[in-house]
Order: sequence, then structure tokens, then C-alpha cells
Amino acid sequence: MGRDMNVESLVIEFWRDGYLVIDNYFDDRLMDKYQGHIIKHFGETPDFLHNKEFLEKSSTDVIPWFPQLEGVHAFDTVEHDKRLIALTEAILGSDWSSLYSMVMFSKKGSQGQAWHQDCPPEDKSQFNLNRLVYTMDINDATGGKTLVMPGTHRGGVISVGDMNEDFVEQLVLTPGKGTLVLLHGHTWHRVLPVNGKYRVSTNYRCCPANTPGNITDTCVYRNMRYDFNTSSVIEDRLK
Ligand SMILES: O=C(O)CCC(=O)C(=O)O
Ligand SMILES: [Fe+2]
Repeated sequence: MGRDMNVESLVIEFWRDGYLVIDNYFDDRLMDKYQGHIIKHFGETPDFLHNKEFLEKSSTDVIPWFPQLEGVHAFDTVEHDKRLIALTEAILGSDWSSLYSMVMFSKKGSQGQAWHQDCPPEDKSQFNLNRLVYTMDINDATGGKTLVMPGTHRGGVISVGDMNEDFVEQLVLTPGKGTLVLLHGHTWHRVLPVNGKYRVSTNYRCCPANTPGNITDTCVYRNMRYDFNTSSVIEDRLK
């Protein structure tokens, strides 16, 4: 492990910044196994799943897959990782709950994802925690770097404005194979366009005790609130 794994200091850092990056958290063999399952499932140029209005308005074109729901038990290994469970518990407190893992695939030419918060931020006690596992290197060649705005998990709703604005405060993450990124659902984040053949990340989303499992049905972008459940724009924030 390339950094201090003291859980207490990681928790302090997470709550200060709204995210946490730990390189080499998972070993290459496990990551290669995951990546093999993922590429086998998607092929290298799958079709898009979201509807056209969403793709246009959100400039998001990511294809999800839920391997555990399809009985691919290899993906249980990360969920059952004792270090990850202990770190999650230290951040969220007891009685947190784990949602299914979701693989996100985007192919070459994908615009990535516009700035967003994963769920409505009005109630600070209700949020999702993204536990992102990277099974391949994300770098200049692949594109698809993840951008975060440190501390924005404390600031309420994301401002209205350009969906892909560059901010001086933004930080660019270049996770490598085996990197774990913990990201508070209220922290503003976005994904840059994909230049390589494809980009993959796998998210073990979870929630604290008082948060309903469907909290991420509504995602907040700078131009709208979108409901994934009904595939509809529920608020046009530009009006
Ligand atoms: O794939 C990533 O790096 C981040 C994706 C994302 O926005 C999320 O998991 O909520
Ligand atoms: Fe997100």
C-alpha cells in the first residue's frame, strides 16, 4: 500500500475533502480477473442504454452492468474485503448498507460525465458513498480521468452553470489499476472524455443507516435534476 493506512486519519481526510484516493488497494490478479469478466460481458463496443434526451441533456454516456445481480460471484470479493468493510464502517457508522456493485463502461469517444452530485444534497445526513474500484489504469492515453471539487459535500446544491466548466479548485484524479476511490455522493464530480478504446470503473455504492437505498435515483446536474427511475428530467435548473 502506497500510503498511511491508518483508518482514523483516512476518515478525517474523507470528511474534510469529501473524497479519498488509495492507490494499490487491490492486487493486480484480482483486478485482471474483474477486467476479464467486464470485457467478456460488454465486448468492446456495446450499445447505449440510456434514452436520447438524457444523453443530450446530461452529456453522460455510460453503460451500467450489475454483475452480482447476475450471479457473477467474483465481484463478491471486494464487497467482502475486511479492510474495506472496516473503513466504510468508520466513515458511515454502524448499520450502513451495501448496494449492489455497478460496473460503468464507456467506449472511445464517450463524453464522460458532466459535473453532478449523485443524489439530492438538501439533507446532509442522507447520501450515498461511492466506493470506486479501478480495474485498469486511467491515464492520458485512456482519458476518462475523474474530476472532483474538494469540500463541496458540505456546500449544498451544485451551482447552475456550464456542465463541463473548468474550476480552479478542481482536482484531477488518475486512478491506476487497483486504486480505491471513496467519493461522497454530494461532492461535485465529473468524468473527462474517453480517448482510449474504453474506460471501466466499478462502484460498490453504499449508504449510511438513515438513507434509503434508492437515494441515487435522482441525480443533480448543473442544468437539471434527472430521475433514473422514470428516465425523466424532473427539474430544469436553467429556467
Ligand atoms: O467512474 C468514475 O470515476 C466516477 C463515476 C461516478 O460519477 C459515480 O460513480 O457516481
Ligand atoms: Fe457520480
